[in-house]
Amino acid sequence: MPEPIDSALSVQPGVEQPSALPPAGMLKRLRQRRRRRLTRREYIDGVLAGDRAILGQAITLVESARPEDAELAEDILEQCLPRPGRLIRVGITGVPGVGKSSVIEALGTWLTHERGEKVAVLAVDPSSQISRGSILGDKTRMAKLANDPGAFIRPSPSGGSLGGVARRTRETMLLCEAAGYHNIIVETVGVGQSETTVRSMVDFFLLLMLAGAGDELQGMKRGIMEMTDLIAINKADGGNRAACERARREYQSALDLFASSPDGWMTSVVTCSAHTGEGIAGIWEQVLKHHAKLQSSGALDRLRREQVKSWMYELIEYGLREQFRNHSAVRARLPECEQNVAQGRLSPFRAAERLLEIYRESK
Ligand SMILES: Nc1nc2c(ncn2[C@@H]2O[C@H](COP(=O)(O)OP(=O)(O)OP(=O)(O)O)[C@@H](O)[C@H]2O)c(=O)[nH]1
Ligand SMILES: [Mg+2]
Repeated sequence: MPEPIDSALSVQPGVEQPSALPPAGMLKRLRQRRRRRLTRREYIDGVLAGDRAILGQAITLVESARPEDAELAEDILEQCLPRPGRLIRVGITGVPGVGKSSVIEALGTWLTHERGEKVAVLAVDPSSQISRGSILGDKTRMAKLANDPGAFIRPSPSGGSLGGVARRTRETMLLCEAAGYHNIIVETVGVGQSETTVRSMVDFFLLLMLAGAGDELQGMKRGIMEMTDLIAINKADGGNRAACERARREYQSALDLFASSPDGWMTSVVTCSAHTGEGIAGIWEQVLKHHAKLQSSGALDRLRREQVKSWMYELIEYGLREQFRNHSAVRARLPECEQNVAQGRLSPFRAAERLLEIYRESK
């Protein structure tokens, strides 16, 4: 009989709540038991105690596609929901090779070394299905951070739809926060929907760019601009510094054409170098300034509420899609419908309507 669980709706966005850490003896016992399958209580206590190995196992459980794991995973997530303290969630995007992983490495190391804070790095990588890897697969770019006891790096699971990957990223984020990683950085690739999805999970969105990679404000699509809180021109080192400074001024004047966001935040442009570390602390300064601004205006509470709401809708959509796809009558008819649509014998809307009817009728 599972213990009663708090409702997800009892989360008070922005409310700081005390956490109780288990005593050291319990931690030791938890570690000894790590090899076998953990009990629900062990998972929860381990995550809340910040045990990295148990955190990793809990994430694996949450990522599991096995139906028998789903209930336990959900139960653990419920217990990890209301997290104490200041939570900072940052998304980083930019074209491949712009230096996202390198900037995260520099930023993360600076956070753990200079500020003594813990940081978790996650990834949303919709292309992993094709590349069979993860954008963090090359942990060599984060070699220092990967060995830093204050940091926790979790690559995105390969395969699965973006919805599925993103769903797990949110849940992974929650578990990391419960384990005391109050700074979360999510790396995403500038592909399709991933930015919008990550934007809905984080408080601050950082766009990395390069100098001289196309004069026409590369990638400065209005959509991305509207969701960006800071632009950093990376690789501002060596002979590239002057070009980066020029690009910074250009982007800044382009930005001046955009209005400030509804919460009064003005997106600005800075330069940085993941290699020399110059400008890295300045990025975090902006993150903290933005956080303080949102908090004082009450916008942070609103944002947190929006985040949990969009999470709920994502889960509903995901659940419905899965149910539909796994529905036996639908599965039986789907290949034929698909083929008929592809060959023009059936219109897509009629096919969809037919399949939805089959689903509705034999539930
Ligand atoms: N000179 C210089 N090179 C950099 C800097 N940051 C990253 N690089 C180099 O740029 C290349 C790509 O860096 P990554 O950090 O892997 O870039 P990424 O955006 O994470 O790339 P993907 O994950 O493939 O999208 C590597 O060779 C880095 O060494 C920097 O600040 N200065
Ligand atoms: Mg990378």
